[in-house]
Amino acid sequence: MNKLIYIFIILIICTLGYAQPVPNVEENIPYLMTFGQDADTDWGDDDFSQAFFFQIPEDYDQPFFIRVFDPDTGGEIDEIRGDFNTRCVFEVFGGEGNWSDPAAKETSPVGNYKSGTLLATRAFTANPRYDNQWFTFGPFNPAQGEYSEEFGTYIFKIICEGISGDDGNMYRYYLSTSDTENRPIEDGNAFAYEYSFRMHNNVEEVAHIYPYLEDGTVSVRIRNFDWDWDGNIVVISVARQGREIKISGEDHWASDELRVMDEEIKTSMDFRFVKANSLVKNNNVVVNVRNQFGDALRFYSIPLGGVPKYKGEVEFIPIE
Ligand SMILES: [Ca+2]
Ligand SMILES: [Ca+2]
Ligand SMILES: [Ca+2]
Repeated sequence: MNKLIYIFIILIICTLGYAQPVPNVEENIPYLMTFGQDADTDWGDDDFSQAFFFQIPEDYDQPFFIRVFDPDTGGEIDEIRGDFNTRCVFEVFGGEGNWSDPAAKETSPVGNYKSGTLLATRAFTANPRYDNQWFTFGPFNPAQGEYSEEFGTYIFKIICEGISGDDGNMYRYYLSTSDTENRPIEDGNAFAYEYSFRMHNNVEEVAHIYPYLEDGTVSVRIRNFDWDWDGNIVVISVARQGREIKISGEDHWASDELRVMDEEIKTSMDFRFVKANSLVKNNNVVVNVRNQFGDALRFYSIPLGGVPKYKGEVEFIPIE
């Protein structure tokens, strides 16, 4: 396809608020990642489990599907150690509590994090049938989700866990109206409380994730795991031109705290992952953010309020 037409289509899709690819276009993240639980954490996954939540707008009443790209662990996209021997299970939850249970809003798979009603599940090992292919969960009925009055949406949860093996599973999601193609739901969105992802290998590619700052947020503690000292992690916002935060080495967490400015409330921050070292290949990283109460912030696939742009200093023009 002509590159300009392609860019134009992407722009239209972004403008309309169609964000069903997870990761989304603006995040520029090639894959989500989850390792088998026998893997060493220095390969980049701290807890071998990743939860995402999908939001269906309340005025959408048709069946929908959650599609997974490359759900198996095998083939060129995934990360091999020895032989491929990893089994990952995907589980889709709906019903009361799938999101509102406090354990579901945590960053580690502890306690009742598999809250809600299990609607669908499937385990994958290395399987050429699903290598570089989509697997489709559903159909689901929006009313099978948990209704949130706060958001005006039905919420569903999908958890991917590496239940055995030591390899890395790379995959993506798509929230679709079709079981055979990727067709977005208008105003759908997705979020996570902890983001585990793979970086591009090209140092020109900058990855982004977008935590949302709710009313009442005074400070945020940002933690990143196994960044391998690979360049910088920079925070941009409507009030911040670019603040570098502490970065982690291999198999370690780094932690940094920022005071939130008034202008940043009810906007998203843009965390930019700027790669510097082309020798660091297949870099996997885990990130979470907590507010002053210790509650984990949500990273949205479509940043709430849009991608933040630094508004600059307000110019003061004296009156003569
Ligand atoms: Ca292996
Ligand atoms: Ca995979
Ligand atoms: Ca890493």
